[in-house]
Amino acid sequence: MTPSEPATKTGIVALVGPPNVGKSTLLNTLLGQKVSIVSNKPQTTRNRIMGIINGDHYQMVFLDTPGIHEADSPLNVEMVKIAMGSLADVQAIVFMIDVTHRLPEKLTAVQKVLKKTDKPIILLINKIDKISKEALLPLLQTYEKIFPFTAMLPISAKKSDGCDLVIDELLKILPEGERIFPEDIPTDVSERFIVSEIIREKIFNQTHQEVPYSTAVVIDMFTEQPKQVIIHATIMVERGTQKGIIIGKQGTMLTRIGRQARLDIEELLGTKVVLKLWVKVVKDWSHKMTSLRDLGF
Ligand SMILES: Nc1nc2c(ncn2[C@@H]2O[C@H](COP(=O)(O)OP(=O)(O)OP(=O)(O)O)[C@@H](O)[C@H]2O)c(=O)[nH]1
Ligand SMILES: [Mg+2]
Repeated sequence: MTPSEPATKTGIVALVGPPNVGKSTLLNTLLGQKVSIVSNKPQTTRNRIMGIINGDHYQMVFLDTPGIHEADSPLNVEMVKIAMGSLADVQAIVFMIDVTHRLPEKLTAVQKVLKKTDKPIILLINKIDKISKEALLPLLQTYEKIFPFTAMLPISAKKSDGCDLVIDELLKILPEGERIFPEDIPTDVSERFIVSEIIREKIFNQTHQEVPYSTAVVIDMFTEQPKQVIIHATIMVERGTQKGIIIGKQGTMLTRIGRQARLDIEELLGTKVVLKLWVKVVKDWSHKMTSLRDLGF
């Protein structure tokens, strides 16, 4: 490095906030590729998902996390634990809300938690494409009063509006240091894991009420052949009625989920994919710690 070149800034950044505000969307936008699934339903993300963003003079390791909420089931308790646990070893916290969170009182649980940390916190107000500029100002004024954020940025993760400023703000905070990961690695999660998540995303997008929340996906086979990848996966549900819904009339729903997932998986892997899906009832798996441990929670 010559003396005139700026030093590399490196750090780990936790991306936290209530469910459904657009955390995973932001991670994908910043990365320029999809590593974390997105749906219009809360509690989509169940794990900590790393996205490593490299610039000429920085490497930021973002941790996408499950939405923090008042958890009411063993699975949700584990998800919130994962989100809270991610705050420990980071250099900065990006706390996201969206423009529909007008009442800060609703966020007291999350506020309490954030007050426990002494790390710098940047507040992102996402989905600004949904409101007028005039409506944004009172929102900023409200949030300014509730917590001493290091910076407050209105953004649209979906439209990639303001996302560069997130990087600029983090560059002011993060310390100088060597890159932690090689520059060609976008995430720490395996292709197998992303494949199971893509299938889960299609279930979240296609089904309603308790069905997506009673579903988990396990990859049984992932075999790479010269011109294609063969994938077998089992969709776990909790009841026979849910199995019926996922399969649909004459198998139409399962076919749709499979086709949508296969197209995304082919894009991810850059090759033809043969995807076979099975649906299995595992009674109350999301309420049993043994089942959750089997799934890696
Ligand atoms: N209009 C608008 N919608 C957005 C924006 N960002 C995300 N969304 C939508 O908001 C919904 C939730 O997005 P996610 O990225 O899954 O949200 P999340 O915070 O990761 O949610 P959990 O994983 O459940 O905690 C999806 O329907 C997104 O398409 C945005 O900037 N504008
Ligand atoms: Mg998410």
